[in-house]
Amino acid sequence: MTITLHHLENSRSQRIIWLLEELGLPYEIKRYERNPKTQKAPDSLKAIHPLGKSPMIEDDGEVIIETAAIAEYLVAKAGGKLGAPGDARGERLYTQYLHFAEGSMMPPLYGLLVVGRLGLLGLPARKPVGQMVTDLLVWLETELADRAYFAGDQLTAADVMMSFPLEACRSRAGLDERYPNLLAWLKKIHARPQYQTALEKGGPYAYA
Ligand SMILES: N[C@@H](CCC(=O)N[C@@H](CS)C(=O)NCC(=O)O)C(=O)O
Repeated sequence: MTITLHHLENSRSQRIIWLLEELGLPYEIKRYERNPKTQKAPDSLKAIHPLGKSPMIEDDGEVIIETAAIAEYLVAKAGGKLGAPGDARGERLYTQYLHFAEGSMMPPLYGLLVVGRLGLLGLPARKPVGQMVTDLLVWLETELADRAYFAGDQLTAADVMMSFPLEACRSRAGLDERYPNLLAWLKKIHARPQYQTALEKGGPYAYA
């Protein structure tokens, strides 16, 4: 059966389009636009799931939320393609980064966004929250010193998960030439035809 992806423009949901392209699973996209003033998702997403967040997918009559959970579901459906590498270390790194993206990267990035919107009021928090992001980038840079991808020498769904936070860091949180390994990784994933097809299908996306 065809998977339906409920995709909010310009969002972390872009990763799931890329993953679906990599996995070669049949899918259709229902696109949603953000409110231009508040940047919030439209209420129509709440008709699919009460939280009204994207991404969500529908498959076989079931609604699945939360990007990493969706990624694991899709990898399993594709017979393990882009799943954990065969070795124990790769398996551990795969699980770690699958969760690190939303669990450790997104909270300070979201914090920076909120602090920025607060203007002068947010000023005292800008430096400490910015430092939280910098600490993550400095460590991630060392992680990619001896391997091409986050879980080893091959692309996995863990890289797909890490794409959005690192793209957000590149566009607004200090990921620059001081982090050559991270920039090389971004360049590599952006060059993939499946990534480019996903961009065409997803509509507006300000981070690639
Ligand atoms: N941890 C969740 C976060 C979901 C989430 O917050 N999605 C954002 C897209 S970037 C959203 O729907 N925002 C619109 C809104 O909150 O109205 C996941 O990874 O699926």
